[in-house]
Amino acid sequence: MESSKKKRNFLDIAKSEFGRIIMSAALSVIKGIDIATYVFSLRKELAAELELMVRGPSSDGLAPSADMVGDGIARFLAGGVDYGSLPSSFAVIGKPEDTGPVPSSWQVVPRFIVSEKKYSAVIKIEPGTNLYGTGEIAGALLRDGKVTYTWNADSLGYGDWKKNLYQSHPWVLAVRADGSSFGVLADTTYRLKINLKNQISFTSEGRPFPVYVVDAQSPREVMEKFRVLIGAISLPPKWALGYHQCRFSYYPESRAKEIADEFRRRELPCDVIWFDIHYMAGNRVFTFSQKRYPDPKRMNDYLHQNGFKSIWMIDPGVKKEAGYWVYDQGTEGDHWVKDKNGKEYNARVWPGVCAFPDYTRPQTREWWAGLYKDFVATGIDGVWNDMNEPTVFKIQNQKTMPESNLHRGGGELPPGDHALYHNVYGMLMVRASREGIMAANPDRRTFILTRSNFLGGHRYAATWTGDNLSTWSHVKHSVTMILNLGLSGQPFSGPDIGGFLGKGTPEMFARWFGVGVFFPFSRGHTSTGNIDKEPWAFGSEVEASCKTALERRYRLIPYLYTLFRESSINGMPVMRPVFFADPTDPALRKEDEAFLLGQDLLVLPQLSKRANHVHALPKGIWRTITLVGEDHKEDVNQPELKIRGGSIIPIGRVVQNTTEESLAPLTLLVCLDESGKAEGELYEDAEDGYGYKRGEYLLTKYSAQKQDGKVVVKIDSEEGAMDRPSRDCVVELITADGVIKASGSENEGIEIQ
Ligand code: NBV
Repeated sequence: MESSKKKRNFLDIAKSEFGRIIMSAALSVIKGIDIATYVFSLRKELAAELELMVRGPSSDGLAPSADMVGDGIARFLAGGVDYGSLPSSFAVIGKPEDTGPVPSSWQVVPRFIVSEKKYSAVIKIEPGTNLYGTGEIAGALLRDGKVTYTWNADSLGYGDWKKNLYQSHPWVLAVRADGSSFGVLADTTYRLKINLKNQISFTSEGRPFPVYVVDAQSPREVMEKFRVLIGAISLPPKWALGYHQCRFSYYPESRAKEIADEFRRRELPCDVIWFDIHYMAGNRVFTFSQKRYPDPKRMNDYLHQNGFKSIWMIDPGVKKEAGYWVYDQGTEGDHWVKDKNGKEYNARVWPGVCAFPDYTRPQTREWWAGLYKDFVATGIDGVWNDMNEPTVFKIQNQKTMPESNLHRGGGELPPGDHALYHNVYGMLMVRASREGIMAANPDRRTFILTRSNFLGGHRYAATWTGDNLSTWSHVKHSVTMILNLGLSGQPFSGPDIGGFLGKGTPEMFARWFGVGVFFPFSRGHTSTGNIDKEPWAFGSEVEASCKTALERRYRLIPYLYTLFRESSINGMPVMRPVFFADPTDPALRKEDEAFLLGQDLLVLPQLSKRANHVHALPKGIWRTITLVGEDHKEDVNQPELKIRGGSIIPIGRVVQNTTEESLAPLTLLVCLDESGKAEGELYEDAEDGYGYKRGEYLLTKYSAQKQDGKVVVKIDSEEGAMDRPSRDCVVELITADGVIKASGSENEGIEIQ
């Protein structure tokens, strides 16, 4: 009895992260074969014991430990595993409270399986169920039958169905045949195999993990409940919804000015110019090249005077160089990730040999955050965190640091090896970056773009889909990747429009641009040494097409901003699959090209060279609209746009950037449903800053109704303390026979005969 108690205590320690580290440290010091053999046999014993503990009563019964932790949200845990000993969650916010037992009617119950070094959770699916989510993979929207992994990896020029890219989203959204839906979150940061062949199965070699199941009437409701678990994005500044122009890299200062000037001269709307790594002095983070950008404040001032914002890159790798202040500070504060022997870990990245901040340490995050103060004081508006998988050069096949590297943790995070923290390295970095930028500019909203992230990291940063290729298949992937990222909790993303690697063709560029302006994050980018890819780079015909595309986006920004505000409250993706319009319609489940913006606007792009894709359309009234007089049949680069019957979409006028007044006049696109009614809303606030949190905003709900042969469009209700402007309003009533226009005062309402 006594000895078995002792053995159990030792097993408990062995199971904990602390225990693992002590053991591996002891092993490396002693290197005694006896100890190694002992630990090996201990692990076998432990595995056998766990096998018994977690198998559960039967595959149909409830798993050993199951609690409701919210309305329609259950948490399951392998039996016998003490949840308290698991590291705190990165995906889930706070500690979800146990709200009672899982009802016996609950359908989705994972079965846990443990064999030596492998921990699995398996969820059965019924015939007719379709699967989505799993984050960032270049392939079809449907994930049925696919195998992917969570393991953040630099993926330069990635191909179709590469099994892991830059980010990890251990989450699957399932839509049953009847349109009801559930989602499953495997809450582990370890490398995870997600196998969607005829079932949902998660397998990790790390340790047992909790499984959260969200069950609801529709995918929309699942996303709302998922938001309760993982939190929502914070409302971005409005300028971040404008068009962004980037390349690797614009330099020197005169070149960046030239780019900005060209946008204004050609009247191509744009809000942001980006600064890639070449602005740094020898790629050293938090420095500026004396030659290329001798006075970054002067650069930023110039952009601001011309209605642009600026975003500058920061990578995690810090050049190992005595005398370089960032390295010196990091060394003095003992901020670096250690190798398995406890020594500073070094590897080559852009600046040469680097050290890497251990963002698991609260002190390190605080130090890193502090570095942004002087940096953003030069007038920088946003930050781009790249290479944060973390990527290192010249490590065989891996391109990242060894899994045996050590992170020291602190606060809510236990010490652990890199296998535990690899997938959240980027997330912890952007968390620290965000804290620093917020502290430096407390009255402004932050915008950070990150390449690597983990589920839940949408709370800190937007993202893009990394180093894609200028190929037609990547044009297609950009839609499905953004859709599945949205279904995986990240609503703010976009691809490199035009392609990072490769030239592409003028036709491809124009087509990509035409759809790219409808992505939540809309940025053109390309690699160093590649051809120019600004909207004018392919000649006047392509430029004219890009101009139409940009003007369409800028007219839609009031609607997009309203959608972002919705997402910041209820977690709904901004860009949604078409099946969201009718989850009961099986024909919509694998529509890969068309998508919805919010619930009222359908975007129907042609993404292949041939341009003859017939989209699966939701039933009901959907009417084609034009925004700037475009004709999608004449210019196939412009996706056809359709408005939903029953909706009112608020739009502005064409502006060159978001600092210009766009709602003069406000335009309401109105499309009545079968019963002659429509409704919609517009969100407005100061467009930056946090006044909206104190009620300084205006949410206007509009209604339209057909009565006695006329249609009356009016304000139905309003919310928020911001003063209502008195402004002109144009109503465009979209009917089967064409568009009927009327105008008047927004406050008085408008009648259409
Ligand atoms: O900083 C340079 C690039 C950047 O342009 C790109 O967007 C990132 O994905 N960065 C990767 C590092 C080098 C890539 C070859």
